Amino acid sequence: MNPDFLAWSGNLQARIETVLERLLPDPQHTPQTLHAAMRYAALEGGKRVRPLLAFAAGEVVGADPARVEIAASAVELIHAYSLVHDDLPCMDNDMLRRGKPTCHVEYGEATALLVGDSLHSLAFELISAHTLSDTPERQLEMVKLLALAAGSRGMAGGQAIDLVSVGQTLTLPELEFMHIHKTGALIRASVLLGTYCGSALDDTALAKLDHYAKCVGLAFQVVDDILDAEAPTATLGKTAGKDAENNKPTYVTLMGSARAKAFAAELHSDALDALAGFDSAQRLRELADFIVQRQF
Ligand code: GRG
Repeated sequence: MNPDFLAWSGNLQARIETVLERLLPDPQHTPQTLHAAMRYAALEGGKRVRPLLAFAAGEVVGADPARVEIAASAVELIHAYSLVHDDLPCMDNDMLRRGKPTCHVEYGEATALLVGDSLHSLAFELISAHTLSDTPERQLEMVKLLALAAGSRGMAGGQAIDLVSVGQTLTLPELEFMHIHKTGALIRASVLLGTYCGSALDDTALAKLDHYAKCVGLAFQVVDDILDAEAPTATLGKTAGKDAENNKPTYVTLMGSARAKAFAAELHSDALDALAGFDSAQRLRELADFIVQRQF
């Protein structure tokens, strides 16, 4: 990756960490254990891809970064909640996340459940309690967008399909449907929320950014499947190769590694095409590069 992108993303990752530090409840305040566990799950972790997408989309529309950081934090809190719940014994039963014990291993299952609930609620508190858009109507659209992305017609719905797909043979369209919801919905929301923080786009421009977001959302998952299949040992901070081991359908099991890589490259190229004509979309282009080239 080019050094300028690395500096930009590094600065924003640090900014998101500081903002989340400030926005998450004080662990000295009752209930201390729950607040400490929320911070454990949300701080010091991850690539922060979703916040970076929100900031990059915000640049396209000249959004105030002080607004974007709140929208980006809300998305990241939803993501953190989803990981905590996904790791629970009733779901993927993972012991490691981001190189440390999963939330339920560290704090117990009941607390981990409440951590997920509380991070989810905090996300909606943030996105409704701060002024993030030029009109109340547009801000209400943002709340609705995040709710749809997180719920049964978005991420949680994708997760429900994932749970019943274990040991099943899915068709490619079925696999795509699952991942567009499970992983893609929140990535799409990240881009759209970033744009809602700035000046309104016309429908054509918004549809182009939406198409970009859908392409990178699916590419993210295809690459995740490739990395999962290729990781020899538990080096990713989660249990590598777990999807295949759990008999879950993936792009690699359905298409083979070479075709999965070609598909990721195709989605990358479609994402870049969707940005043609946008002057300030360089960061979105670089993030599409990062999403398909990443090694973790
Ligand atoms: C429990 C409602 C509910 C949903 C869970 C996102 C999700 C749905 C589960 C995560 C399972 C998983 C490993 C999916 C593969 C793609 C993915 C979302 C990976 C994790 O996201 P990254 O790579 O993680 O952005 P970091 O740690 O960098 O934030």
